[in-house]
Amino acid sequence: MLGLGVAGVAVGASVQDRVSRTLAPVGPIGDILPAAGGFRYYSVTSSVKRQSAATHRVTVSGLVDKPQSFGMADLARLPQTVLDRDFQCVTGWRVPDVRWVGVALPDLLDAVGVSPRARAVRFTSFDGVYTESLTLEQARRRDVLVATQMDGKPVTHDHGGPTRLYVAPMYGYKSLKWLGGIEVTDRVKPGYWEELGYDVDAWVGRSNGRSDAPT
Ligand SMILES: Nc1nc2c(c(=O)[nH]1)N[C@H]1C(S)=C(S)[C@@H](COP(=O)(O)O)O[C@H]1N2
Ligand SMILES: [Mo]
Repeated sequence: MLGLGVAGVAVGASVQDRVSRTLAPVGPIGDILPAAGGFRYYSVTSSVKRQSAATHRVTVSGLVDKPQSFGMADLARLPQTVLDRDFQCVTGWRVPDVRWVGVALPDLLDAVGVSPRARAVRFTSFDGVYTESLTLEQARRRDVLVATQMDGKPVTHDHGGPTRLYVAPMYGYKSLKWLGGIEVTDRVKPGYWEELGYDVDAWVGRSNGRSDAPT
């Protein structure tokens, strides 16, 4: 069990500083208060350059048959999946019953064709700072989305738009914001928070020493 506080104690002040700067809300004073609906704004960087929906692209590369980059119109042409699910951060806050709309990751993977050598999928934010990964089996779940809408509106910049990942069964740090790249790989590479001690398999209620009941 390596909780947030414990991680700071165990690895020393520099990481503790980083953790409080990052998993704690960052930015203007308004961000310290929970936003409407209970979300908190989290970013490991102080600001991320905005991308417009008109020019935003998600690049799918690596162990695939047809590497491709998808704009919003391309994503809209793929089958759309709607999920009404909670969003749960590993630090304890939860937003119940959010409506997520987007392309289920298995549908996106089918569109590019996955190589038989593939074992994992790696995600990168378009500012290049934040990373995440899933095993191929996890990435083929129907409750993992490239989300384009939250609660009936396009995903806002602060929530990681134009597109963000939404990994329903896992803690919020898996749901990478400002999605820029999806790379199909031969192995899982731990993501940003996982390098700092969080579990790579971030199942809600049974990882990170937590027992929040999944809903
Ligand atoms: N690119 C990026 N994605 C990220 C993060 C981040 O700092 N940068 N924080 C993660 C964490 S810990 C949480 S809880 C959620 C928060 O999403 P929100 O800012 O929309 O509330 O985003 C996740 N995705
Ligand atoms: Mo989080």
